[in-house]
Amino acid sequence: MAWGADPDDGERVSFERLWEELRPLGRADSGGYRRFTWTPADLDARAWFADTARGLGLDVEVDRNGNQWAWWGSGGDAVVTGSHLDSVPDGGAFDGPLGVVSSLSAVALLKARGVAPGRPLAVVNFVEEEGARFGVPCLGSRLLTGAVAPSRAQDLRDSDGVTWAEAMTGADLDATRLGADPERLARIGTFVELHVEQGRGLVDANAPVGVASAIWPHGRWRFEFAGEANHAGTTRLADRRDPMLTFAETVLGAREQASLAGALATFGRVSVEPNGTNAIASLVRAWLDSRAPDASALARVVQGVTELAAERGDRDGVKVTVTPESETPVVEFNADLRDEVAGLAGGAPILPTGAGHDAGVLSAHVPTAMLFVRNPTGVSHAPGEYAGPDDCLAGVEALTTVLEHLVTR
Ligand code: HGY
Ligand code: MN
Ligand code: MN
Ligand code: MN
Repeated sequence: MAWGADPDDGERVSFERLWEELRPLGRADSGGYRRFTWTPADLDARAWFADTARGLGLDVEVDRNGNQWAWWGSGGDAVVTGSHLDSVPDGGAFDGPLGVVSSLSAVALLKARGVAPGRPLAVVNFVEEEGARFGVPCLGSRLLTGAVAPSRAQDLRDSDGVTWAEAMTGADLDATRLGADPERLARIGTFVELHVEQGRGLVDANAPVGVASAIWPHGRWRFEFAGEANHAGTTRLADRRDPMLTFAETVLGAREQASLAGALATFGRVSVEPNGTNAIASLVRAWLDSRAPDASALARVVQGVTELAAERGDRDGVKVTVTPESETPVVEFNADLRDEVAGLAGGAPILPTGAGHDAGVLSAHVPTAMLFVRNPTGVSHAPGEYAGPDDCLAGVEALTTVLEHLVTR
């Protein structure tokens, strides 16, 4: 992204400078990002967050679950903004970081404009929002709110078998105090997350900034297909118990079920054992990500896929197990705050999203709003994700206006 550095306009330089500093951290040769929680790339990004926040005069702390908080002032009824810095494998540059950089830039602007907050303001970097390493999305905000128990979190393992507790300890953080943080949650009066739009709603609305109305119900289910390893060259087709066959038909069935329900279904994070070329697999593991406009459609898809997998498994002699990993009911954002934010953002369009966010988790506990920034490609969770310079600055301006209103009212 080529920002036009303009020394006369401190506002551009601050966003530009922050963006250019963060951009290289965790960038892979693919052009996407591999910034997974507690890995060196994530730790670099966390160090950048802390240094930048301190440079803005904020007090930086890490909570018991690893979330980073940068405070301007102390006490309750705080206005909190921010997002996340972790990514999906080969994810885009904007998903998460745009919210964090915009939040820090908004603080810089408020200070530059001499705004004196009447209540605390904090910028948060929620940990493991994508769930890309340990599987459960929004883990940092779910631990904060008690939506995920510490006993479950500490034993979550990445694909190398490293647990959350081991990885967090390896980052020199105490992983023995994971869990709900009601005092901290009680300090939050309002949460506002800015995020790149993951879709083309704002392109269709021809608007640089939008406001979220709702998040579709969605979830993740872990499928396991257990068959029997055998020789690819000497085992008759009729004698096979091939989990790849059952899995393949389940993937096809998921597409059909989703289409019938007007929903979405995606299998990812696939592992095959022993994954040879001349051996029939013994085991296939895969995660189903499904999302739908309403809970009944989501339930129909998951039920349909589960039943299909079981039926194909019976036919193929493959044992199928399905484990719910995380499920988020529909999120309807606080209507008053939603409309207030839309007004403050110059009459920004209001639109739903199928993407999950920490704001969705927080919205069950505190008045929460989301600002979206136009993504002309509509692509997300891939290197093609993009938001143009002017739209990013429009997002920063909108967020700054919203925060100023919230901290001074
Ligand atoms: O997966 C999601 O919906 C979000 O981008 N973490
Ligand atoms: Mn995100
Ligand atoms: Mn994401
Ligand atoms: Mn998010």
